[in-house]
Amino acid sequence: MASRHPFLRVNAILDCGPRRLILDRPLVMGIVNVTADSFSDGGRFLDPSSAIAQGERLAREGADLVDVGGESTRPGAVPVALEEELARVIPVVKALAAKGIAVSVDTMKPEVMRAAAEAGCAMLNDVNGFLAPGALEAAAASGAAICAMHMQGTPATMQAEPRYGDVVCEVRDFLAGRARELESAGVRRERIVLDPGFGFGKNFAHNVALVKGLGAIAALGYPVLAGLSRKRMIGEITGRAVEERTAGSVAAALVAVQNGAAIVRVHDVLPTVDALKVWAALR
Ligand code: HH2
Repeated sequence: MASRHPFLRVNAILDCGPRRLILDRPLVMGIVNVTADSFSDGGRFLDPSSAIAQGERLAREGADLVDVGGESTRPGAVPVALEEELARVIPVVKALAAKGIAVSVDTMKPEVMRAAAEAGCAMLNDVNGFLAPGALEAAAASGAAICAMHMQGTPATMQAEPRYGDVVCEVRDFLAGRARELESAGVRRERIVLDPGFGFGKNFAHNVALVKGLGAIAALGYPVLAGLSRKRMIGEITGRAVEERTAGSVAAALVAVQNGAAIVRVHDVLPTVDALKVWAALR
């Protein structure tokens, strides 16, 4: 059955180097934070063997991609040194890729991007939109899929007082510009994914406007990734603590997909996969 997703008119394949992901249904990206301080799973998977086991578990639960990050980007997070980030992330990427799992690497550092590509990652995911010097070149050379996210400010300061005129237009225009820069640097459009960056320099009203406006971003013609899982917005709506936000996060993932997201980035893979199957069958 043909999908009515807006991005499929332009691009039904996500090129991840030697591997291709077919975007004929919403994809699920599972999260493994190899960090001490991530807002929802900080410290749980800091040891490489526990991170690898968690990545395998998420893949068994139906994750199409497993996103491995070695540096928290929660508001106020402390930056991690290059050597430390490499030591956290690369062994996990190698082990998961060797098992045939499509691994995404969540990093802002071009050196980590290059090492991750060498280790066999399928996607580079940069919350900083590949703005660091050398990031565009590392993205182009990797051959992997490239997810460019919008953030206003830096993780240290971004939630202080985010401001926009029209948040959807500004985020859309920024992402269109990053896609142009990536393509000029040699990243073919079949490799590009765009992400509005929920919670990254956005207050509650901005996040709501962006969920409702996902269609305008998807209309750029690139697959859109939405990361709402367990974020503060879900807590603000439900009144739940971080570890009690699964149902709220699943609901948010469904709305994001309904509004045009092609990929959802989630902590709770199994319930999201089941919910998306039901959504696909009943819509
Ligand atoms: N959100 C987080 C981290 N990386 N990448 C993309 N593309 N989109 C997102 O929305 C996104 C992201 C924050 O979530 P998490 O990884 O769970 O927390 P932390 O940054 O504290 O490790």
